Amino acid sequence: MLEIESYLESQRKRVDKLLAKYLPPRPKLPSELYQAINYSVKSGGKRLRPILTLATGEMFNADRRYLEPTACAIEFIHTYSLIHDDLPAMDNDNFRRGKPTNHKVFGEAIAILAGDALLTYAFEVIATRIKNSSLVRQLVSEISQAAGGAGMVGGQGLDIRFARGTTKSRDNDTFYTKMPLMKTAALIKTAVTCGGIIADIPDRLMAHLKTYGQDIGFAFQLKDDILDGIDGQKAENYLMKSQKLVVHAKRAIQHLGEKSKILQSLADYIIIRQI
Ligand code: GRG
Repeated sequence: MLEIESYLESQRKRVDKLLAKYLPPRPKLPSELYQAINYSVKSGGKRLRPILTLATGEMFNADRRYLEPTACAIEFIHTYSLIHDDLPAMDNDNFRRGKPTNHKVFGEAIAILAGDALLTYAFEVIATRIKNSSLVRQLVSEISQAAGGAGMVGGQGLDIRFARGTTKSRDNDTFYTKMPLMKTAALIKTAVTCGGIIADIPDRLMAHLKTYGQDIGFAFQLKDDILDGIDGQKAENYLMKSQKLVVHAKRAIQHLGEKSKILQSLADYIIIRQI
């Protein structure tokens, strides 16, 4: 097994344990809502975003008591986005991660509520588990902007606009750059940024990390489209673009030397991954 694959496997197990620890407390929730949340949070997935938060923070010796709930909060937001994206009003998917989608098992109404609860709960975890109010403010500000209308949700809005319009009505720059940067890269970038925020790194270094996070986030979406089956010249173009982004991402952090080894390998993984 490649070194990065065994690293990812061990980190995935670690994140799975943390997610179980930080899940909303069962007795407080209506049972069907709890089950729907539990079903999607525990249905696997690569756990890339929380792994990035942990890896970035640990690179700068950030406090794990803050890193771990934040990493989970970001995965809760990612999980909510997948539940809502699969709904009939959006992508109308029957399967996710090889299992029936949340609404197929629990019905649309509960799936919508499970997503809503996960999004809200993510911020509750940060506000209640992190005993440093300045840090809570910074994290809430960072994550809410990345996940909201000017970030992931806005990117989904653009995607829907394009899906409803004609190909001719597409403004290329918005479709090929702005939309993936908002829909996908924003949350991946924030996963990296939050690691830096918790480690309280200087602004200049943060700027480099943000470049890294945005570039790998964009490359991740391009690779996702390639894995989804685009072909021909378009696939070639996406491949070249994603490779360039990864080179650029790695260059942004190369001055950190040996310390940046894991983030360098994670950048490579973004485009070599097969799932
Ligand atoms: C519906 C609010 C809302 C947002 C939707 C994230 C998203 C925006 C939609 C999901 C569909 C999709 C293909 C989005 C692009 C981002 C992406 C590739 C998500 C899948 O992320 P992975 O591959 O999923 O990390 P796993 O299953 O590994 O966690």
